[in-house]
Amino acid sequence: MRDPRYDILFEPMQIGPVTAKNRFYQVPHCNGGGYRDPSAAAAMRGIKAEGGWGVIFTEQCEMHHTSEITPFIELRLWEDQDIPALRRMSEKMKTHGALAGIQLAYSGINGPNLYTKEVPLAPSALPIRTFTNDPVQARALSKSEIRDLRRWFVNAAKRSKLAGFDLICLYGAHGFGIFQHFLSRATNQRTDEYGGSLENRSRFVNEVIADMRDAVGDTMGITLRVSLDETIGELGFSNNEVREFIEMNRNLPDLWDLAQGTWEDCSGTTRFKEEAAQEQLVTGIRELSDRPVVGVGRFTSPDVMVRMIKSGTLDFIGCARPSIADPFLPKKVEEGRIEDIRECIGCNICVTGDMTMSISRCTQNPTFMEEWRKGWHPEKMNAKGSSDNVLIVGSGPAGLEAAWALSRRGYDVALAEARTELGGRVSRESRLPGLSAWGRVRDYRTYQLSQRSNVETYLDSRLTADDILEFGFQNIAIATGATWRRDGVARQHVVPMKIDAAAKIYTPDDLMDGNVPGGNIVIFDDDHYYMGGVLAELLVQKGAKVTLITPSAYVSDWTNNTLEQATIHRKLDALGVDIVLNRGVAEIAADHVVSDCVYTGKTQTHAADAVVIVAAREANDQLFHDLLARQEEWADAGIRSVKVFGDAETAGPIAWATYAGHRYARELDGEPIGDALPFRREITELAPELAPEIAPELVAE
Ligand code: FMN
Repeated sequence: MRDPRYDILFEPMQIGPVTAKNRFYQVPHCNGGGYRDPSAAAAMRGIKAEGGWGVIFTEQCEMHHTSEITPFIELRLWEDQDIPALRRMSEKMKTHGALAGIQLAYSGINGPNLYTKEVPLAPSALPIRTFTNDPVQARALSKSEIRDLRRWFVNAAKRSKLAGFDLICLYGAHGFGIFQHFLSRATNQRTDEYGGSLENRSRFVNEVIADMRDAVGDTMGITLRVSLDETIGELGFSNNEVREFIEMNRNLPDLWDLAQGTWEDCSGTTRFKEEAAQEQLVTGIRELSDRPVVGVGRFTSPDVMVRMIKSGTLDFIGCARPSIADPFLPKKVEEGRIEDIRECIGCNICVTGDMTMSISRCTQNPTFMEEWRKGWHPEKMNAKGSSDNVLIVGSGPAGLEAAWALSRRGYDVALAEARTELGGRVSRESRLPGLSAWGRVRDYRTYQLSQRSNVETYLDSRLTADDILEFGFQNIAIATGATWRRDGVARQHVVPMKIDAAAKIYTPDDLMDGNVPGGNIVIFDDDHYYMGGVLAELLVQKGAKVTLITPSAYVSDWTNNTLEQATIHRKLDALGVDIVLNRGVAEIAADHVVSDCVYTGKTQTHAADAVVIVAAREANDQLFHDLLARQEEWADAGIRSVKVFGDAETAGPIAWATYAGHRYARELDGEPIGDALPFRREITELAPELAPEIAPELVAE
């Protein structure tokens, strides 16, 4: 039963000519699949519909071929032929009464047009701004081209309608969409009636919305997504100017969609941003307009959501990441199952799918983007197979996820943990600076396990192969994690590096165990994700003087993909960490390290009382191998399967571990698939009947 406190979240709300069934608004978010994986993307949105969202948007959709953001994979609406794939998505969105929204993007100075080879067009001639600094410039739109662009928006709006959408969001936020480029004095340096005063800079968006209203406004709601603050100082579209703009254009869109400045700011991670972090920027804007307002802020708590509505700050609760971590968030609030909400941990692994043009993942929700590819549902497991029980060794993210998923399938599960707390690496890492939200991976699952009668948990239980062969479990799941290497083996050194026996060497595990060195500390980061930077923070907190040496051109390089890299650099710099880039560590002596330039090999000496090596991790797979060595005893012991997964198979980010645990649980007792692919692809979906003709000998095999 729904708690009446949350009733307000379920009030129907008008957006122009259409009505949302509640205030849960899934703002646009990409997924790494886009136009390449339309079935996967459509099924993912369909799951959100089932989960109770009142409004569901696509990711940004390139609305004309003269502005596209290759290599990033979003949606495309370049011609009528794009309509069927998009219609499939809108149909899925609408299955449970949600409004289906499409975000139209014309990327201006963010579209390098690497695929179409068209000349990029923008309000003013400026170099294209992309993550990769493509050596391409945009040309200023002529007035007749502005008229063309208005017509292209109308065409896109008509196609959106044909594709079945109820809402159109015009993208002018995050520095990305052309509307922002017109609104900001930094990117609009025109001297005609489209540049100069705020009124002039607002002209283009006014014209486009008027045109679109004429074309589709009787049946479709038109929303405008603008940045709350461009955060580039005086010249930018500041929070004050945004307010002025909204007041001046009170009733311009049917809804104001407000999102903070850059994408990095807007999708800030828990390491740097709290829930509702944009509240101050958005407060008071609602009073400047008669139209409803949606805002974002990694909202996972229904109490915070209610506060945002009751305080008159927002009309709709916008969610991207929380809707990925738990597509059933609204439904769980509605059913009074607050404690079942799988909270986003704010790690931005979802963003990395987009940034690496792969397919997105979610640490908390391993079924994300596997709804169609693998038929995985976030709330439903497949039926139990022929065996009955599983012993899981290791309660890190892989083991916990496997335990929860297996128990839902109906297996009896025993979960053995060598340490005195559950959670493995997520528990240990959650005590490091900025990473407390990692604990949600454990907390969600341990709570769920505590509600089930078919799971037994054993702490302080370090098992041997002898123990396991005695116990009589049918399936043995080894999820014993990994250990940070002490010998420097990673990318620069593929064999153990030169380390003086008198040198004091620490690994991330040592620091997580509370052995934190003081004095002059060198961190050698050849891991390149968050750990090196986080340990630098920890060491500074404990009073050490830190030099961080990394062979990469960026500190914590891979966090470029989680949008955190610049913030990490700023933070470490502010803490006084000496950041040494493009250098490896050739040798570690008793009181110094010798670094070497990755380009020239030139060496340099750095004083060091101790060195923290953040290198590769080694799988803790001894138990697995001990069991494998005694395979002939399995049958007598009643063992049907022994499997290793997660970091114990090979180390990766936490999301890889929850995925591996989930996959193990889904596949237990499944039919072997031989050489077949373990997931569906668009191409195989399109051409199954052609396979025998193409490669008869392979099919016959
Ligand atoms: N915002 C857009 O306007 N268009 C996009 O295509 C888009 N893609 C995103 C992809 C991912 C994976 C994420 C996490 C965010 C994206 N955003 C995009 C920003 C979100 O809409 C949202 O403003 C931001 O993530 C803050 O909301 P949240 O805290 O609920 O995640």
